[in-house]
Amino acid sequence: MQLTFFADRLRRLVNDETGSITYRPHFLAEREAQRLFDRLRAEVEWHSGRRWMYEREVDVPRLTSHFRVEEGIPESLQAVLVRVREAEGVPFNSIGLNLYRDEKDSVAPHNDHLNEVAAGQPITLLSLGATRLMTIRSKARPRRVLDVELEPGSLLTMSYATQLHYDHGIPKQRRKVGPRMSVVFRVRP
Ligand SMILES: O=C(O)CCC(=O)C(=O)O
Repeated sequence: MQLTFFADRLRRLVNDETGSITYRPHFLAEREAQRLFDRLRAEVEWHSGRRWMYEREVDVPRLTSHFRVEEGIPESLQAVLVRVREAEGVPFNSIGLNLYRDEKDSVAPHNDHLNEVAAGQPITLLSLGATRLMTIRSKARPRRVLDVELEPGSLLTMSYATQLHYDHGIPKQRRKVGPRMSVVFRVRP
């Protein structure tokens, strides 16, 4: 798959002793982001999970999928993996996918489990489809809240340290929102 990349306009949202969070809009051109979204939506085996909440089993409010790079990844992700590795200078070896079907899908505020990320390595999210709000909140006071509109084709990178200091989540929305996907690059130990 031919992809066009724009590596400009990096925004530093956090850059201090709590770690670094950067946002890079238009990493993928709009048309390429849409094409990748369409291919992944059609080709990937999406799973709907269940989880326990307040003593009740409920649906995980989004669809997910996961690939270990060493076991093979879909052809549509190969070029993008190479470019994200290059852009971030990180040997990502795991790709998680989240599909938010509409405004009712979400992910609750959380930090990545640090035993599932190689020490010191960041997490990079590529957004595709509809723009969704991500809320990033510091765990400690004084509370710091960052609301980031994750646009299609953008990359958000959170350093390892930020997982100790911040929670991130994609809240449900009241207004109608189309489907959105995130492609999450990690280095698994
Ligand atoms: O969809 C996103 O941008 C966030 C995904 C996420 O937080 C996760 O997979 O742990």
